[in-house]
Amino acid sequence: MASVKTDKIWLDGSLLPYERATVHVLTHSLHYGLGVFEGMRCYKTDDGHLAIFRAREHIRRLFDSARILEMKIPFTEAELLQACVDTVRANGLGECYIRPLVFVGEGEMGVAALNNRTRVAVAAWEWGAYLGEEGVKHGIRVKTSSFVRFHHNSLLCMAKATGHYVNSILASHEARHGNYDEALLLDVDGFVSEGAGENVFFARDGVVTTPPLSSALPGITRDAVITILGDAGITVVQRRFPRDAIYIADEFFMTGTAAEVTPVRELDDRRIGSQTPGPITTQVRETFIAAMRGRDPRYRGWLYYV
Ligand code: PPE
Repeated sequence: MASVKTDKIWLDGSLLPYERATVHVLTHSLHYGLGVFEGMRCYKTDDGHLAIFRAREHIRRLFDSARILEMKIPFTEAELLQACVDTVRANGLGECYIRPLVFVGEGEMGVAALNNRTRVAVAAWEWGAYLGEEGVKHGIRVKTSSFVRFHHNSLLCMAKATGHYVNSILASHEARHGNYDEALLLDVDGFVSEGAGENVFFARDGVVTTPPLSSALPGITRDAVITILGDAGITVVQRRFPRDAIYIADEFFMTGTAAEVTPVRELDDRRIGSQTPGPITTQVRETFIAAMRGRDPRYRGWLYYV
């Protein structure tokens, strides 16, 4: 795994040397898990520039997440977009992953510490294929988790919050202990919700289906894929479905900033469809790559140049 160590990390408005971007152990978020974050990828376009994929949408979701959890970010969206650009530049990075994090600082302890300062960090590092190079080429093996995705009245799934990831970590560890590549989580009613760190899509008879946003993160890649499919004239349905809808699917794939578009070849030890990646998955993946490389004029608005 590539190192996350770089020269600089942006913290509360300034770029600090990596070693100095530290926090106190009484940082509230470390104890109770209230924090929001983003993950975005910066790509090299065909004409030699660096561009963050859908940076505005990611920063908007960061502010939405903070709003949902009543956290006040002491910067504007424009300032944080600039912080992302500055972090990539200050580290002389090429293609990389960018991680803005908003958290509650130290001061008061106890669950309801309303007066602690909200702090913001932006780090960036090089990050390869999230589910492995082999997985991207030949498809990954996924297992339905025994851990259920949290109910939307327990935690708020429109927010990308740090504490939510305990649920993902449990599922992801369980999958890896069983030698699978990733976990699929069902919601409290037993319908498919999402992967531990990805949204999910299946195709059958030329129609693509994805779960609604009632129990899944509103993924920026999910949104891009829905747009790409729509532009290609492929019908996308958003509805609840049980896991056996995937067992009989022709294709199954996962999407996310880190995972991009990753084909799945098996769910619960059952082979999905007859070939992996299938034709729709391949088409979506290729159009997604063309978009991030700045090769497709229809999606140039998704690029935020560094
Ligand atoms: N669901 C979950 C639970 C999730 O964590 C992600 C992203 C998505 C869906 C897809 O969202 P988007 O990236 O906007 O398309 N997961 C991030 C974190 C991965 C990690 O291990 O860290 C990511 O892909 O950056």
